[in-house]
Amino acid sequence: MHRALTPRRIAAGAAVLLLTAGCSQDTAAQWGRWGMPVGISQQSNHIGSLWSGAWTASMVVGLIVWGLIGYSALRFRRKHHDERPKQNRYNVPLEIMYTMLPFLIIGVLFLYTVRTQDKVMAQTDKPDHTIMAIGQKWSWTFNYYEQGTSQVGAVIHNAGTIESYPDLYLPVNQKILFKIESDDVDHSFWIPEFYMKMDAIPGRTNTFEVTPTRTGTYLGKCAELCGAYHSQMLFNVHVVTLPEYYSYLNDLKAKGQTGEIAVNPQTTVVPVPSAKETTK
Ligand SMILES: [Cu+2]
Repeated sequence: MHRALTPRRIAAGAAVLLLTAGCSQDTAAQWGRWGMPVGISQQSNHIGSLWSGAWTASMVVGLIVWGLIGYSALRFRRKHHDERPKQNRYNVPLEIMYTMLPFLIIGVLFLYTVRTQDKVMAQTDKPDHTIMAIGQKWSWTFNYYEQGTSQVGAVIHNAGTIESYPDLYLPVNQKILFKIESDDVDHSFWIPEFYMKMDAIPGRTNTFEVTPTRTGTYLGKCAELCGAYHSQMLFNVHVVTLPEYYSYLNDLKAKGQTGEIAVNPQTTVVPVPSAKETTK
């Protein structure tokens, strides 16, 4: 049979191409993680399991509900049945079930959430490294407390500005204690591959411990709308080997970036539009 290339067939072909082209192996793997990027820390494994478990449980509940809706919609179509299906009004056992089931579902989700939170927020007495991240309109300042190590022997600082994102170096397979602070308004320290974020609140120090397990370069962000240049509060995260980590810190030490800094005066400088832009 001759098959003409009708506009409808062309459109259908294009749609299939678009769908399959967007479905690379990486995308398929990401679907397997329910949309999450690859987790890069010990803690992200725990959060990842909670995330996948919650989605799987929701899908099971969803399939049952959609199945029941579909069944009753098709089974009791007007076309086949003129009379109404049997009505179950004031059926006490059924109504008790309707009330109890959601509580049961919430209870199970709550239990697993608390268990995960306990694992993720657990802190050891002696972390291998301590890093402070200070959020500031509109960039981040990092202090590395390496004064007790023979490899560095000093507190090292590094700060960013709106125009130049700071780098954050983390040694792989080491326990890192993060101290999160803010110098002005609420910010939120977020590395998406950690599967978690933590608020930076003025006047308090929030802490969490993390063990990165995968080397690579990632992008960190501020996850709390903090003002005009909130979107510029990015930082580059480098998870590297321990020798590379020390060598980075020693480079900063050689540049004189020693000592703890709380506020970077450069950070708060808002870029002034150039002469070309103002005369427009
Ligand atoms: Cu911010």
